[in-house]
Amino acid sequence: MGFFDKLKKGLNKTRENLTNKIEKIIIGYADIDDDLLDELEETLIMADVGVQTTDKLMTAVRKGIKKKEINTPEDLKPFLQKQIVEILTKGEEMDTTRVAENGPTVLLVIGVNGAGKTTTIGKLAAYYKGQGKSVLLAAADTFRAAAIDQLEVWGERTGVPVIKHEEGSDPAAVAFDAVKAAVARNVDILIIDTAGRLQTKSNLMQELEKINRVIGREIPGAPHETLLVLDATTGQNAISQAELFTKAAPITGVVLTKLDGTAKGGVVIGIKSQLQMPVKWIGVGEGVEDLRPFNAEDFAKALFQS
Ligand SMILES: Nc1nc2c(ncn2[C@@H]2O[C@H](COP(=O)(O)OP(=O)(O)OP(=O)(O)O)[C@@H](O)[C@H]2O)c(=O)[nH]1
Ligand SMILES: [Mg+2]
Repeated sequence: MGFFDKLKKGLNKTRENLTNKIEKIIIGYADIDDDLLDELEETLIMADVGVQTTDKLMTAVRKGIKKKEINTPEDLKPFLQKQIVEILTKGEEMDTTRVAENGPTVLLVIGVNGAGKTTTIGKLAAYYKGQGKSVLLAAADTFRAAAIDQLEVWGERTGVPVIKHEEGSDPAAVAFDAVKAAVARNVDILIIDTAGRLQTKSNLMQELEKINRVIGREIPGAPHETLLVLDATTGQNAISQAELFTKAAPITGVVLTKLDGTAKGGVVIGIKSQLQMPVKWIGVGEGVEDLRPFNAEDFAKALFQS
């Protein structure tokens, strides 16, 4: 199965939750009236699009009605699809991976426990290798021994070396060694795994700041990307996580994992519109192939095509 089909299949529940309900509203009303608009608004909120983004969409719909771009309930679906693509593609130029002008490009991967950081790193390693780039991984999650092993498994699977220290050692020291090694070995991409941390634990957030400082001291401009990994199944909670993480690190993009099988895929729209944070990658499964750069048109198409 190709990635688009996987995405489409993964979004089945989100589609049921959003598009199918919109279709039901369209069928249920002969004309556009306040009841229809109320129902539409509720549907958008329930589909994890977020209150703010729903407001934005509803304002656009009301304007569309006034300007006679929307005349019948049937006009709503294509109108909304277009609005959603517009929201998602706004600032699209930011969405390509930032790379170093010369020397290694450093990607720092952060997020709460279990969001899918380590798995994403394995997939990213495979992706960049597939693009002919040399990759190095750093096991800066020193919190659990299993975390280091897990990254090593991905390293073996993708044929990518891993820089590691012992369990319990200073993650910033691992990052430091990794950055040195990346420069010495002249690798294209260094990807740093970090421990899952709660956005509310200030010591862990300080640790993150330290890792950031160490990397930036060794390679000016690094990390070139700080990727926040968010679990799509957490819906609106992912948005509040993102808000808190921005306080500890300058996030350059979001990786949204577990879009397969969740009904809360609408959160993609909220992340982009509410946080002005580009969704750069999406994960649709546990396999090595199940991660791709986010493409707004494809996403909207997968969401709206039945
Ligand atoms: N279905 C699905 N599962 C995923 C996806 N990404 C990751 N997972 C699974 O989510 C679980 C947690 O993934 P990890 O990569 O270990 O998460 P982590 O953020 O590194 O976790 P900690 O290191 O404990 O903070 C694993 O079982 C992964 O296989 C995805 O896109 N889809
Ligand atoms: Mg991990």
